Amino acid sequence: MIDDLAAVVGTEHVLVEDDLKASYETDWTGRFTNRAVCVVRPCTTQQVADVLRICAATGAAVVVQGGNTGLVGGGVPAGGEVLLSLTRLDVLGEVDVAAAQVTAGAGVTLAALQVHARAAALDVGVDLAARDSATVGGLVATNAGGIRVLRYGSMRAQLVGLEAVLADGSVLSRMSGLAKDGTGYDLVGLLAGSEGTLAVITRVRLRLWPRLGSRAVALLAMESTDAAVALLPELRVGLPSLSAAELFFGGGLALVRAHGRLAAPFPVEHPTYLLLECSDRVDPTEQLVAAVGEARGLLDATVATDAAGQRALWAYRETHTEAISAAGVPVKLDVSVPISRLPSLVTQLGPVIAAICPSAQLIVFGHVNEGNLHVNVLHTGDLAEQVADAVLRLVASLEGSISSEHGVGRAKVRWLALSRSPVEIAAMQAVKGALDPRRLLNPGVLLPEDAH
Ligand code: 2HG
Ligand code: ZN
Repeated sequence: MIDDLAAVVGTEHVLVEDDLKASYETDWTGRFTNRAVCVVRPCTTQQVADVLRICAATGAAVVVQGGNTGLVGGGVPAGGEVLLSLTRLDVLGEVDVAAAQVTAGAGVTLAALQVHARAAALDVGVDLAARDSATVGGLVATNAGGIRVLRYGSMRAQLVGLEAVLADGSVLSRMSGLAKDGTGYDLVGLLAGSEGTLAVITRVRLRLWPRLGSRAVALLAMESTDAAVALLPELRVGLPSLSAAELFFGGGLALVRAHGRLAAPFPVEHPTYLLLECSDRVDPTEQLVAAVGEARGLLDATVATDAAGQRALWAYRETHTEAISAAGVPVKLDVSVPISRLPSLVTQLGPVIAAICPSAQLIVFGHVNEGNLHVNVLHTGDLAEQVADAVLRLVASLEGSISSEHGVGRAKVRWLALSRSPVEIAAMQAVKGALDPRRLLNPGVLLPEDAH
């Protein structure tokens, strides 16, 4: 099989030696690691199709990887698969200004796509901290969210077309980018969020948005999560330029500041912080200041209008992940609850975790408008599974989702039934069975393998 793969992609793009495979075999957090038979690096859709045909002929399972920034173990091997790395599928099409769309290979990074779109006075609807490494294929496969969902929706909402290779090597292509198309099942939408279990996404066609060059960023110190949540509906109505609303807390800020040696944003510490960003054609600073000035529960605020000041405020929020990883290997959960229940979730998390593991350190932050919290728990030792189980059960009891924007991956398969009914899981298994009957694509990711 190795020889056949090399005949397709070239010997130098089939990695079999341990030191060459190593960086592909472990995820970004260091929590998921296992061996791949080899790493294959195709550079065209045709090569992907040929690789999958060879794997199908030998019955080899395949794990698909983009920028390897995933947080749920969905892009690293469980042991013994062919690892298909798509980073060389990096062709960016010319921006179609008439349609405000662009075609990008699965391996194009989000940062490269943003630069490309902005040069045409347009912008990408999704943005997130891992932009320099995360690839569009992975963003679509996980239906990534990030910091702009409140304005533009998540990755699925950006998709107007897609090309993917099915498990048998056939190519499914729907790339015309029609704004209206009523011809049946939404296969493009189905593959978004399918986490490599139904097909290998090779190219995507994305809608673009007008570039809004003027920004204002404010960091608000709030007395409670309740106050932060209560402010949101007012902002959504009164501040149409709002493009991000991010939540974090005193404990996370302390960790981030120590890690990055960052100055304090305010003279004293506060319990809750809300980072707001507005984007517009004209300077939105005044609108932003007026909208937050009267907020109930506001303890302090600082506004940045220049790029350096804005970067400094964003750093308090965006370096949470890095600061947590530097402190240890966390239990990392990504959950959402109905927004009205967010304060209750925040209040209950601490006691629920402490009851299982009193020495654990809880760091919470997230995207407040979607009720999406990133629950990171450090120093859980061998109680990691119990802690994850208790948090996810708490979330389910609040009618929340066990995976908001990172995907299910391998990390959360055993808890899928907390968020999906038996009927839904059976329907998903039926789709999987139809498109990948031999279960060669990303086995063990998203869907339980035993119960199908
Ligand atoms: C973010 O919002 C990412 O920064 C990462 O989704 C979250 O590290 C995490 O838990
Ligand atoms: Zn996030």
